[in-house]
Amino acid sequence: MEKDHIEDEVVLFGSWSSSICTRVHIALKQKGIAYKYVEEDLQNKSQSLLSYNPVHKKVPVLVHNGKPIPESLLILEYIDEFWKDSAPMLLPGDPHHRAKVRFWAKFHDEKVKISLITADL
Ligand SMILES: N[C@@H](CCC(=O)N[C@@H](CS)C(=O)NCC(=O)O)C(=O)O
Repeated sequence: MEKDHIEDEVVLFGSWSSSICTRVHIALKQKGIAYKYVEEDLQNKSQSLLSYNPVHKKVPVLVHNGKPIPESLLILEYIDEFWKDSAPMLLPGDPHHRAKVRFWAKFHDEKVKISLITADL
């Protein structure tokens, strides 16, 4: 479905090496949202990234019409809420199913991702 918000400016600050950023790319593509991508050098972060995410200084950050949203899971929920008329919905409609999805996404970030990063591969 074509978007009502065609004038929106959407910019994703990310890194090619980040699977967490990939989840935001997938969400934007699934919803058919046009966006600009800014690749960050995580060893030498841009002033824009530091000012958009001054607390954690991490990617991804989505900047929507100049307003920054950090934290990938919050970004996914924002995308779902703002572009609620654009299929597919990223989260299920049923509150219990939604809670389960949030539980496993948080579990992945807190346990699985950390063990993959620290694994001696
Ligand atoms: N909880 C954050 C985690 C973000 C995160 O860890 N980003 C990493 C890339 S995967 C990063 O920016 N690392 C650079 C740094 O820690 O300085 C989210 O879900 O967005």
